[in-house]
Amino acid sequence: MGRRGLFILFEGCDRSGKTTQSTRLVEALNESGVKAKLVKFPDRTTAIGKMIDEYLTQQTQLDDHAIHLLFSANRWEAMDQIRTDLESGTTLVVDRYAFSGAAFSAAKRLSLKWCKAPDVGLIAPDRVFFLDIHPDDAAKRPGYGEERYEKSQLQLEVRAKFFTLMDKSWTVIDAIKDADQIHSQIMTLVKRSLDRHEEDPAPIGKLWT
Ligand code: DGP
Ligand code: NA
Ligand code: NA
Repeated sequence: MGRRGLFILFEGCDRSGKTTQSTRLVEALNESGVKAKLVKFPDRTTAIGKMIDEYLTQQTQLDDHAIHLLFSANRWEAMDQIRTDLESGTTLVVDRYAFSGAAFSAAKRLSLKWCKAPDVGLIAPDRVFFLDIHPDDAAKRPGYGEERYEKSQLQLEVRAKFFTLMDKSWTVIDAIKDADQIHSQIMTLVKRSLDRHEEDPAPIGKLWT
């Protein structure tokens, strides 16, 4: 049996370049012969995801606790597929996860402990890249301000919450740098993780346990 795939996560504030970098990483891994797939949260295509999309695009209002639980449910409903893919040897590159869940909701003043609870036990990432951008710089990027959370004061608080959630599996990347430079920095680190996993494979972990 071959090795399981790695779970590589991108986190960050809005317009930090996660979507660009996660997409490029998947392409580069596939080109170098590593089976890899992109996963995006929230997944707006499911029934739960459609409710989240309507909330984010400000077509509906929802209580902060209720929307928090919908975001969490949207991750749980993907767990079977994520486990199947990892076990079949596919490396998953994931654009946002439970850390966004905790950071955004805690920034809205829900307790961090309450925010983390529904995501306890999700499959844990092996490595997290935090694309760090100051909200004032993010606000200059195209499209900023269209969705519900894209406001500088909230984003500042989200960024602070992310810093409280980091552990040794995280790498903070200066997201103001040129996209090519960021991509090669990340590719180098991911190759190192893949080599280490090849020599000394780690089992699939559980988040926040
Ligand atoms: P994105 O599609 O990556 O731009 O994310 C949409 C927005 O939703 C973005 O402002 C971040 C926010 N978000 C992502 N995941 C969660 C979550 O689990 N909980 C909350 N409250 N917000 C989230
Ligand atoms: Na966004
Ligand atoms: Na994005």
